[in-house]
Amino acid sequence: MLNGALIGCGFFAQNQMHGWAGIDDVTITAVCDRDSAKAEATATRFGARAYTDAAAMIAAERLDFVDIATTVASHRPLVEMAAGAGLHVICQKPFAETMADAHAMVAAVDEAGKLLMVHENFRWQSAVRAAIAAVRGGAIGTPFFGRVTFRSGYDVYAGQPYLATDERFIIQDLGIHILDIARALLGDVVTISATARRVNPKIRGEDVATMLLEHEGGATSVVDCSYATRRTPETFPETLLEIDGDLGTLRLDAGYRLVIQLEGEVIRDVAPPLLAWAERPWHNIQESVQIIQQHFVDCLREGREPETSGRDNLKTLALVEAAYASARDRSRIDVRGW
Ligand code: NAD
Ligand code: 89V
Repeated sequence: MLNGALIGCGFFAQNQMHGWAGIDDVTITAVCDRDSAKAEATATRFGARAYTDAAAMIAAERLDFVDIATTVASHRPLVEMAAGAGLHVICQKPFAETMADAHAMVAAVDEAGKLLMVHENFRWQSAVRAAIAAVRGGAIGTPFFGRVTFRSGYDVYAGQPYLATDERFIIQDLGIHILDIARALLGDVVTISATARRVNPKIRGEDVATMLLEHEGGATSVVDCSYATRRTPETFPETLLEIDGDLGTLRLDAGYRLVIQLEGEVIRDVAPPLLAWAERPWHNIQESVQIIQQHFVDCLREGREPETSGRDNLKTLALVEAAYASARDRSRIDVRGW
């Protein structure tokens, strides 16, 4: 049995607690939030002990790992605290506000000899995973072009008010997932250029971004994100894909329809299941939470590094940082060595 504790009992952490409840041989014995009402509510809902101080919780509990579900500013102190206590760590995205913080967290957990996984769950959505498996399995030959797109007018600000008030919005919050999917499909990135703008006058940060990536294997991808796109059908929170290979093409269309065209056409319904605790339209994200948490447990048991490890996430985070710099300076940025 693995004993874990959750830090941060806000909007998204509830999905993580449901996900843990669906995974064998793991118990979340304690939860912590600086806001005692949130800590108590989550503890009562899921049957755990409640704390308001992470250090006190780590000292009092016998833990194997912590699952950090706070917003980005608290990630580094919490990851370093957990590593100092000799615990394995999962940390929500965006992993860090700076590359220096991200490198420091990877080093701290390495030094403790423990596993660090970033909760970068979009590439674990079952529909996206089906596309990744097909591309990696050579279904369309060698890919030379990709479009990874997420465009929506959904009111994300209602559930996550900080998205309207933070200086950085779509690249850091959502683009990070979509850039990570581009990496998972087409490999690591050599250069990136980006444009970004705010369309919604009521928010602080950018809600539209378009990024052009050159991948190591020679493929080019366009990664485009918008929370200012009013259209029907509303596809939130689906990531749509178009990949061209030298043998054929793959598309992940709206409605979780995976299309592979070679000589003929194969269409698969890759809609995610609606887990008992999940709610449309969030159910594809909610399912991916349980899948990524299961991946972490499998990696712990088998002594291997998670696919979405802290180390791997440095490359996704570098794309976020470089996208902001490129949009600001109208430059094209080489991210090798970041
Ligand atoms: P939230 O503000 O609703 O919850 C965060 C909670 O953490 C708050 O209750 C706050 O009191 C608590 N907290 C902050 N610092 C703390 C500390 N040092 N000790 C104890 N508690 C602390 O935020 P949210 O919307 O749940 O987002 C949390 C994280 O999850 C963000 O990084 C966000 O980007 C991420 N997120 C990920 C996904 C995904 O699909 N992977 C989806 C939504 C949000
Ligand atoms: O997945 C996320 O990180 C969320 C959302 C889908 C709203 O962008 O913040």
